[in-house]
This record gives sequence, structure tokens and C-alpha cells, in this order.
Amino acid sequence: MKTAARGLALASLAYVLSTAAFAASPGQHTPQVTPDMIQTQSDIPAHWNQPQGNFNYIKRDVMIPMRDGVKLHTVIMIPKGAHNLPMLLERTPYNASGFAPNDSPHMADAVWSGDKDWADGSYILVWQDVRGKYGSQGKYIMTRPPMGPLNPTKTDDTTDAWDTIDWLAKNIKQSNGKVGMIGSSYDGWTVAMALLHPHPALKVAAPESPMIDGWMGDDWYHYGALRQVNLDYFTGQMTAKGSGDGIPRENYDDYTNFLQAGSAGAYADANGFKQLPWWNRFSAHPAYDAFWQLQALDKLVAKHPSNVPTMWLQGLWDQEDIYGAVHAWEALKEAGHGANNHLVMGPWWHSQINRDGWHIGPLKWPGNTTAEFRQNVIIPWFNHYLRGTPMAKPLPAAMIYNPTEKHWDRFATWKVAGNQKLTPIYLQSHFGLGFEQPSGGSDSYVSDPAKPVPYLPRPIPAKNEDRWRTWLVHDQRFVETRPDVLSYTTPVLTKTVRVTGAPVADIFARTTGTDGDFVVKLIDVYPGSVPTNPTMGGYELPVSMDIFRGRYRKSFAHPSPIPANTTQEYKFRLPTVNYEFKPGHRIMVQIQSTLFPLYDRNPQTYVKNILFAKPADYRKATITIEHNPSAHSAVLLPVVSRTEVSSLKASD
Ligand code: PG9
Repeated sequence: MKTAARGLALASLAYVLSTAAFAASPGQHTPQVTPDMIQTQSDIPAHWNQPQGNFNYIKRDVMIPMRDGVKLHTVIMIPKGAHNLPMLLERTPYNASGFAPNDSPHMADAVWSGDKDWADGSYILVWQDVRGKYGSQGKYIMTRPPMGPLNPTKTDDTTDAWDTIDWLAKNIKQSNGKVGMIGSSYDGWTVAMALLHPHPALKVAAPESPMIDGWMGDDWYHYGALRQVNLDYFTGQMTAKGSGDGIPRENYDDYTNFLQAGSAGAYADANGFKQLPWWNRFSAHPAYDAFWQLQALDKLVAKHPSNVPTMWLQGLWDQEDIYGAVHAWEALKEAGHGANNHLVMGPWWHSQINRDGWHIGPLKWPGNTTAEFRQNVIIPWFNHYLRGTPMAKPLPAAMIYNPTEKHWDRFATWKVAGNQKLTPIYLQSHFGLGFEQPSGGSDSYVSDPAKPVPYLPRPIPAKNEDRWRTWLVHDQRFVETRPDVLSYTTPVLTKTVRVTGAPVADIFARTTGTDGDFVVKLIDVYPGSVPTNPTMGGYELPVSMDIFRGRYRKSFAHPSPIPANTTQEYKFRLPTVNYEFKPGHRIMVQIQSTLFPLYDRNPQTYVKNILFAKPADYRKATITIEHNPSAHSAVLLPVVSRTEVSSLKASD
């Protein structure tokens, strides 16, 4: 009370003083307005030039004309005082201006993480918006197919890259006229497209996690199973010239969202997809017909091989484009172009090469594998071809990380999938797994489309970058006890089993339905207790996994119903590995029929186009996996001995 009364007294004193001061002031003046106080035009100047006196680079925004007159928006960063520098070009649908997002006078601070190591003053950096996106003129067409039957125009991303490089070589006076191309994912696709008919000034290239075949195993489908969580990508990329919106969600958990929607087509319809020409083309071609075949870049690069030294790079656990780089490299090698093409597979998620590489999920590496790779391998390699700097070590045919030994293996030769010796590890009775022929038996589960197996523990929010990036290394114990997941395990290993190459799933199965999917996972089961890393005790680490849509077992182009209750063989290649199953660990193979909501559900009843399956088409089916001498389900492993590995390795 006392304090409140004192506060009131002080306030009234202040009031008396202030009114007194007002009363004592001389007569009121009209304030003087001078012309400089008035603005009738916009406060935004027609042009704004940031003073750049203290900048260590010059930034230019230019519109580069293509052969058909369309101009492409290009951002160029030139180190101040540059002379005779090579240029690093990235072509992107993701906003060229966004690659140098920061207002900094220092080039390395101004650019995004993937370019920091290149922004040390020794490169001119160039980013370009592809046709029709962000600042570029023209029409946007999703991963525009090369000129030909699917593209009747006179331009594509091969000619656009050619015209851009031509312009850069002629117009950037601070350059040495030589260009290297780089970029990840879609931007890796643009690098691969440039290689179909490269400009002579293109001296070196690195497609990183490139999208190469969207149907077989990159972003859109895996062996015909639709990656429906990518539908957000459709709206993000194609509802606006700039950045579009995602799809609004009813629920936090995407498992619920996709289950409620029914088919992927119903989900797309409900979200306005009929307005998107790409969706209409896409959904009309669920099988591997000419639409997909004629834009499969692994076939195209092998048909139009270039002499440009090229590093095909991807992650061993690339959750988006695990198929592309390795298949493009293999196709080129098979076509006799191994000499200028190299394969790199790091212990990375999709595009991790452009970020830190200390770990992926719980797997930790002794160093920052990506920064080390950029600084010790890719930049020296580009320097070699762009400025003639000798390389300390030549780049071998393949550099694949060994996640068990936690080091890079440098291979002078790396066998392409079809040429490998494969050793079957057979499913056995009592859920065993082993190299001996199975004695007989089978196991069954009911696959219920109403209760699909999740690909991550629920809830699965639409936006959780970290979980999405690492789902391929997620501990598989969370599904092991489900009745619709079969897990076959070896006894504890007493010696190392090394797998180097591409495993092949070879499953003999019956179903009561007329269609169905098969998910096969090759898993490293850690010992129950790992004293040096307790949280890894018993961890079930997926080493390689994929999904296969049963209707394509005979032909990817011509699907056919599965004859009910009749054993069929499902044989498909799994992602490439370079892994050692160590003594004390066990090898596990898991089989299931759904991986949801990442992949759309197979109704298990044959319908013409699964994308538009009706609710009544989704039916339970009993799946029986055979493991008997005549139908011996197995994973064919590229087992190599220590001596074989040494003979493959490059000398250091
Ligand atoms: N994986 C993405 C993508 C590439 C190409 C087509 C569609 C999606 C990306 O990260 O660019």
C-alpha cells in the first residue's frame, strides 16, 4: 500500500510540472515544411546498386541468349582481380539467385554450403535457372527429355548447356575459357544432359546424386512402385514459376494422410493435380513404356558418350537417387568408356556431398567425409582439368567408402553388376539364413493394405528433413516383430563376409492375390551389446534395400497379373554396397509387401493402373515365401575375399 501511494504522488507531480512547462512555452508556431520532406514517387528506387567497394567479388546477373532467342537468367560471381580463372557452372530449377543467398562482402560467406570450398577466389562461380524457372524465360518442362520423339522442339538441356558455355567462354574476360559442370540431383541431371553433346569448353563434370532413370530407381518409382511422398515435389516445382507450395495436410502423420486418401491418384485428384500437365503425362504411364525408356539417361549417355572426364557420384544410402550415378557409370563402362568416367560412392544421404559429412544417422565417421572429399579429391581433380594442376593421386576407376572399416577403398577396377560372381545366401527353415541350399519349407504372412508396414516409426510428419534423409539407415527392429514382416537371420558370424558390388534379390513366392509388391532388405545385425557405442547394441542396419512391383516380374514395359497361388520368381537388383559383415554380427534378410507411405500401396488385385485403384480393389493377400531346393529364395551376394579385394584395389 505504502509503495502504491508514493507512486501516485510522484505521478501527479510529474503531471503538474509538464502542464506548467507547456503553459510557459512561447506562442505556437506552424512547423516549417521544406520540399525535401515530401515524396510523391515510390520510395523504392528504379535501380539499386549495392556499393561493393569492400567486396572481394563482383556479382553479375545476366540473361544469356539461347539459340531460339529464349534468355536464361544466370548469376555469375567473379573474384575481384580475377584473371585466367576457370568457371564452375551449375544449372538448376531451384533458383540460381538462392545459391548466393547471403549479403556478405566475402565470396565464401555469400554462397551456400555446397560452394564454399569453391569460393576461395580460384573459381568463377556460375548458376543458371533452367528454362521457365525463376528468372529464366521459356517454358518449364520437368526433366525435359532430349530432342527427339518426346521433345519435338529444337532445344533441350543439352543445347541450353552448350549455348551457355559458349557464351561464358566468349564473354567472361576474367576466365580462362574453361568450364567445369557440377550439381546434385536435378542439377546432376542437368550435368548428365550437358554430356550428351558437350561444348568443347566443358572440360570436366561431376553429376552428383543425379536423377538418371525416374522409373527404375530414382525419384519417381522404384521398379514400378510409386514414391508417393514425392507428390509434394510436383506442386513445389510446377504450381509456380518460382517456388510453389507443398500439399496441405489434414493430419500430422503422413501414414494417416495417405491411408485416408486411398490411391495416389485419389490423393493427387483431391489436391488439384489434374491442373498439372506433368502429372497427367506421368500418371498415364505407370509402366516402363517409351515415355520412360526414351528419357533414361544411363542408356542415353552410353549411346552418346563424351570425352569429358566425369565423376559419377552418389551416396551409399541415397534416399532419393540411389540408382542414377552407378547405373550411368556402369552403362558407360560397358560401352567401353571407362577411361574418362569414374564412380564415387560416399557414406552419404542424398546430396550430402554439399554439406557436412561427419555422420549419417547413428553411423559416425572419423572425419568430415564430405569436406575432405571436396578438398582432397573433387577440387584437385577439377583443378587438374581446368588449370592443369598435377594431381597428387590419380582418381581411380571407383572410390567407394567402406562403412565398416570407415575408410575409402580406391578400386582400379570395379565390376559392373552383370559381370559379378554372386553367392546366394538362402532363406532357411526356422527363419534361418545361410550359404547352404535350403532343405525345404515356406513361410507365410498376410499383407493387409489397410495396415501397411511403415517405412519409419509413426508418426511420419511430412516435413522432417532429418528423418527423411536418414530413413535408409533406420534401425529395422521397429518392424521385425510385425506378423507381416519376415526376418531371416544367420547365426553369429565367426568370420567377415565382405560384399562389394550389387546384391540381387531372388525371391520365390506365391500370393492369393493377383498383384503384389516385394520389399527386400539386407541388414547387418549388430551384437546385442556394443560397449564402445552402447546405443548400437542389437541395431539392425539396412545395408541395401529396395521394392519391386510384382506385375513387372516378366517385363517392365508390359505388366501382367500374377497367377494366384502359383509360385513366381521375383528377381531384382538391390543398391550397390561395399560392406563388411563382421564377426559377432549377423546377416538378416527381411521381406515384406509394403513400405508406406513412401511407396503407394499395391491393391494386391490386378488393376490396369494402380495409381487409380478403387477402394474395393485393395484386398488382403496371403503371401508365401518359398525356401525349398527348387524354389530357393535368396539374396545373391557379391561376396569377395580379402585377396580379391586387394586385386581390385588401386595402388596408393
Ligand atoms: N531428388 C530431387 C529430384 C530430382 C529430379 C527430379 C525430381 C526430383 C532433387 O533433389 O532434385
